Amino acid sequence: MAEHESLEYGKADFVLLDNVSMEEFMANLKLRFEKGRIYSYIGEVVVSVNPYRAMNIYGRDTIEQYKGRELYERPPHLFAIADAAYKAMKRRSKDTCIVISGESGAGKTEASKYIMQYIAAITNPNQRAEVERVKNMLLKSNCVLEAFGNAKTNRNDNSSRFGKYMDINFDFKGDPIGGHINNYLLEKSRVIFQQEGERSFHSFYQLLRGAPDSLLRSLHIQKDPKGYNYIKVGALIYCHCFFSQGNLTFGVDGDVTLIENSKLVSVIKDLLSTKEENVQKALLYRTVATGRDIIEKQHTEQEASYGRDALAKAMYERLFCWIVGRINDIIEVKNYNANVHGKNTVIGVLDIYGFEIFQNNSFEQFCINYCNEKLQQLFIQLVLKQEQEEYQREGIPWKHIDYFNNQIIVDLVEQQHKGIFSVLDEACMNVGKVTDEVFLQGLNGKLAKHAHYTSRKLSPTDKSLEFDRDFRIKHYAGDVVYSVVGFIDKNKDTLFQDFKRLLYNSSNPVLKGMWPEGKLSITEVTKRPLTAATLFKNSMISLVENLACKEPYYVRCIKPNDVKSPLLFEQERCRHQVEYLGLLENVRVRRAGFAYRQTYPRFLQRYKMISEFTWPNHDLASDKAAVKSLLQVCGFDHDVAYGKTKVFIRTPRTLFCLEEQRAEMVQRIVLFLQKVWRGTI
Ligand code: AOV
Ligand code: MG
Repeated sequence: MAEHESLEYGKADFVLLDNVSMEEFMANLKLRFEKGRIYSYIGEVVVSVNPYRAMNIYGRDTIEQYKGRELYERPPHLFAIADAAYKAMKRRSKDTCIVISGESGAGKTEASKYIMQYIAAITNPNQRAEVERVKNMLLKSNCVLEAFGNAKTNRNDNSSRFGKYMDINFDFKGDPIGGHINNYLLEKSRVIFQQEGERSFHSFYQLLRGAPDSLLRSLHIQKDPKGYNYIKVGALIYCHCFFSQGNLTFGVDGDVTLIENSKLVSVIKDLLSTKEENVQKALLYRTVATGRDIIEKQHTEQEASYGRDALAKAMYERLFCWIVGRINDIIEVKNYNANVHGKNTVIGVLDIYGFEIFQNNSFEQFCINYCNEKLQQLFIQLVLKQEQEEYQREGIPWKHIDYFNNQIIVDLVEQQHKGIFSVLDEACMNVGKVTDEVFLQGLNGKLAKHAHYTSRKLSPTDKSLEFDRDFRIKHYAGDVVYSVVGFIDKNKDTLFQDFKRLLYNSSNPVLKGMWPEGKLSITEVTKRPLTAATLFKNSMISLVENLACKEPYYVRCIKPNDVKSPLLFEQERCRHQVEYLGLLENVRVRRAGFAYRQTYPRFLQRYKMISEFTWPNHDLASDKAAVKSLLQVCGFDHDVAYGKTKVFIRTPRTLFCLEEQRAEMVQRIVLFLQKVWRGTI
């Protein structure tokens, strides 16, 4: 039994449902949520429903209750899965990973923080200073990354706008000795634009709110609410503080493009530790090589604005990567070779941006949703594969369970030649007129018959496709209408070389270090850089490869409502998530035969008091033989399969009966002992 609680709280493990139907699943999920039981299991998968309120279940006392225990011994909790991953890593030297998924606002980032906290709390019993240092860094790096990488969106007030995978390295004692963070595609367009109701990254507001006046002055920032385009776009600013005269705009005078607020150039020069004339030039001109000649071409007003925005985005992105790099330097495993036994195992924790649908969906949402498709695909493969492999390994026949395989959508996005990313890259490479419309035509041409793709052109009567520029993808988690506007620019992600040189020539070593390619002269930079889509696709493929070679533990997060209410369990909303996360199939696969399995020694440990043959110890040839005899005596033999190392129990009822008998025996033993103590026997 997974939980020592009365059924008042529903079934702690969905595999124990009497019937696996959507109705029963939902009724159980709702009951548990309403009773404040936000965690449940499907076997070893944690299902979590965002409580939207502070829960008193993460304290030191709770941590102690989970430490070193088996999954089924305590009510479902993130701590139990963290402990299971930790035990697998420590006892069996397995690299493990904890993959947290669910849509935007479902609670992934919070879950990842509790998991990290738990791991930190249960390790380093000897208080080794170096381990403490590493632990502190691992924990504290979170708030820095959230400041620079999270923002308020219309789905989540603290939405992760980057993907994060953190490896924690452990030594042979099971103590953390280092780590490494991989970050994935920061949504840098947020620096220059936010949808209505949204904000830019927290760091901007934190700086304005929290920095001392002297610092703000040195950065040429005033708290005057004069208005800063980059951070007021979303129109929802809690703290009314803005940069002073901070908007760099361009104008034209005859043929000449001008900087309208030219005083700003000197401010920028100071901030970038470079020369005023160089700033001016980089903002208004670009150097191009035409054959042997190198000429300076003046930007149009539009190009200059584009360049400015590209610079702002690129600087923020590089700053973010620099911060991640700094954290990595600090937490990197030191003295790897000196590690006494050379044994070094890893637990990885993955917390990415969740599936999201906005009023306007662009390239960023497309990448984020593709990332979620990849992880869903991994879940399907691993959860089914693992199960299949376990039955095979144990010599038990396996029956196939049907499920929706989203590989078709993954292919739609990433396949060579025909996939959306390929079509996009092709459009970007066009020497002729490169426009978003050309890209859309390409999609329509290649994907007209695809069951998961359509567009306004292909479905003219479809009301959800409002504009000619719209196309729609049927994602595993729902239909999303994307606007092609901006896809080409965002994919090319051009930053004029002149800016790179400008920053490379900064006398500020940190800035300079962020722009190594600024060193190249104009004639050296001929190679076309990889597109944003290709880079992202490659990073996703290697992420999945990395996860697939570890022993995975899953947390599936569910968002109960769209209004952040702790009371509301929106039935339809939740049902939809249960459906697309494939949770029902998960239960079915888990029960495809066998609801419960346990190794022979552990099974005996728990149930040996039920039979006189096994209590207090058995004298049979093996634990397997002892389990067999126990189950025969109880009459459960018909409901059980005996694998090589584990016993498999088909129906949950058998498990209930065993639990009941155990409870009865334990009670009798206690009574007996009490009598002994009182001397009445
Ligand atoms: P996400 O990571 O899944 O979304 P978060 O972890 O940021 O979602 O959770 C969203 C909000 O829900 C948090 O800021 C909390 O207010 C609340 N919340 C989540 N989990 C808990 C919990 N266990 N206890 C109390 N409150 C919670 V995104 O990053 O948007 O995909 O890109
Ligand atoms: Mg998050």
